[in-house]
Amino acid sequence: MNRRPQFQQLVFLAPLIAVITLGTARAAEVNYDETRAGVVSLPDPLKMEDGRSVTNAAMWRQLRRPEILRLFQTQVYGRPLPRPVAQSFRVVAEDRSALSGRATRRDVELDITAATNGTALKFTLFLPNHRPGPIPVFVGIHVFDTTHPHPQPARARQLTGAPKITMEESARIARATADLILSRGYGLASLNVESLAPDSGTNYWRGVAQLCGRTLPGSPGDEETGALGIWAWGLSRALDYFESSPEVDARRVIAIGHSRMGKTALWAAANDERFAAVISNNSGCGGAALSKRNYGETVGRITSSFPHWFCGNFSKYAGHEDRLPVDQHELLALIAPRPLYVASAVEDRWADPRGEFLAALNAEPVYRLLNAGGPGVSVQPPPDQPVTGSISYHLRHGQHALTEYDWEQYLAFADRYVANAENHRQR
Ligand code: GTR
Repeated sequence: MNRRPQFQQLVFLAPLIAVITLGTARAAEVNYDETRAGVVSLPDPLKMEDGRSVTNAAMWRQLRRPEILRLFQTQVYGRPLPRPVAQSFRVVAEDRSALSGRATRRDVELDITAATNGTALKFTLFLPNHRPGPIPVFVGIHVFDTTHPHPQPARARQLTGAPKITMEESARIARATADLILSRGYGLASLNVESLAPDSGTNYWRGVAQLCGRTLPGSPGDEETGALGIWAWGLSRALDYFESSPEVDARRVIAIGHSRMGKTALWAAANDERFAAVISNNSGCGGAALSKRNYGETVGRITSSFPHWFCGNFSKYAGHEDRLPVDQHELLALIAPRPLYVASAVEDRWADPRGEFLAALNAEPVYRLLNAGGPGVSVQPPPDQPVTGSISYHLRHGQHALTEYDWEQYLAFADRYVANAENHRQR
């Protein structure tokens, strides 16, 4: 038996192994120390690429906004899929006495290719029976999963933050959430992610991307849309359906999302200005949180765990966030002047609550230019003390979740800035 060569090989490889191990240890370290989050120099949303300052609303709309949108499309999320040339919606089921007679439930499917009968999207819409239309609607992806008769425990966990939740408990929360929203006179719609883009690195393209012509597996190309962009496309298609339904007030549709679906809601509303308002609940990295801060989840981590969410180019900024030509406060600025709610949770450090607040704060100059207010404070408010304005914000005690407390704030925000606002679509 000659073990020596193996030993020699090991000695030879030792420095390499040490470097790899050290590298892994470093990569494994997540920074939660504010003093090490880095001094962030953010791109100025009101400074053109050629150096000119943006001094009025027309300049923002015609020149600067398209520049920023293009950067997000080519460097972060990918180029959006087009609106289908031909699309048809089918109501596959309707129950006019859902939720103990309080709501009408409608299951809708969208076909985008007549030839292959490709179902691109499935969603469920609940409308309150007690109020006449047209009805303002909250729309999100899986955000209302627990309103379904057989909620998924994993999704319920996401909604409640409870690590081990029973089906009964999740159904109870679902029902309470739905009752609350409907009793306040809003409709709610929940999209199913599977037909759009399954949330998996290997299968994400086997939905709408395939219907739109992708034939091979693999991560998104440099500027090709990832799953977040496909999910956002789905939100826009649901809005197309609302525009064709007289009971829905399509001018008052609020995109809402928790976590990865919060990122999606923001991106949907940035691209599609028909959304009247957006609510980002604990959306974190790739959502409301600044990418250039080193705190919690980083571009490096998110693009290695979820390469299928973003366009290929985004991963090039892993560890080089300083080179990003754009940051998430500018994503929020693309929502302006429409009402925007950003919410964080104290224990959700992975999502960088302070980075989420700073993004909202740094979107404010654009809101002001367009005669809308910002959060109205310059320091992050203490827990459970929401600040309201066209940009509203709260930091809630507790974990990564969409809770009843959050919903209470969102309903008050929707009442004030969307449902009862006459001028919310004026720009
Ligand atoms: C995490 C991911 C976050 C967030 C979250 C979620 O694993 O790192 O960016 O999106 O999932 O969606 O629940």
